[in-house]
Amino acid sequence: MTNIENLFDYSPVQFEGIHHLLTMGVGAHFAALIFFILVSKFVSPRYRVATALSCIVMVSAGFILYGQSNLWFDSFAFNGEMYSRTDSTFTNGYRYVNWMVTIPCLLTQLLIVLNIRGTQLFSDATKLIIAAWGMIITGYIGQLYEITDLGQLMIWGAVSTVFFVYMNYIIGMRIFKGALGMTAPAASAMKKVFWLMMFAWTLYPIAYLIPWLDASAGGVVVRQALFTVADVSSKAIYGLMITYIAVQRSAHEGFEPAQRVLDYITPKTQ
Ligand code: RET
Repeated sequence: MTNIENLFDYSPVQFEGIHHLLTMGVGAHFAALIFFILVSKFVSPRYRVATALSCIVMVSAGFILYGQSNLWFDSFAFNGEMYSRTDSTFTNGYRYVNWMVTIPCLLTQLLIVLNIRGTQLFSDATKLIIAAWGMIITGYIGQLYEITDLGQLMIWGAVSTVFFVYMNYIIGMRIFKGALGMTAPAASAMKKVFWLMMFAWTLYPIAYLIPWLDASAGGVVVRQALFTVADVSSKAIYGLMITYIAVQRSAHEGFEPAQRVLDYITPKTQ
């Protein structure tokens, strides 16, 4: 038992609210998956891997959230007044393990739409993925202490943040430099992607700090809400923006299906 979720009883509103949030997350990711599959034909082969990576992230996140939703449901039972613990134990730890797969995909799709290729792609992706894994592993260790030792939670959280800042620095450099070579709509979307990432990714460390900020049933509701907003923004909405940029770039480079969907070419008969 490592997470504060297991320490409290929940009112029906709190319990069901969390269950609904997690279920909404499942729906959002599977709906986005269908969308990415359908629109991938409008993305030129040069950028299509970016959209394919979104599909992988949607499946991976959709299943983990399905698991979280069921685990939540199984870990508490109604005793006539409140929802209290059963034999099953709730944990957020699966999320961290899942990020080991999804974050490298999110970072690589960014590099692909930035048109970074060859050895540069390999070297940027390696740096970013190593930093991301450092951030996740140290964060995973830290959250194991959230009930027993807040000092350890803080120390591991601080180490994790060093990796996080380094990663954001590289991301910012690549995005703002890359945007210079893009058409206006793509460049503007690219900059929005940066701010979306800064917003959504920062919600995860806030959720990590909830045991310190507000260790209560209400705090747990806030934490699960933060996770849900962060998940939908950093994976589904982010993927939509990445695919939009990919379609814009495809059209600009002469890929006809993309031009048609963006109305780049005037119809021959009218
Ligand atoms: C941790 C530990 C505390 C310090 C920091 C963290 C950052 C987590 C982040 C997670 C991003 C997850 C994403 C998942 C997508 O599937 C590990 C909570 C800084 C940034 C984008």
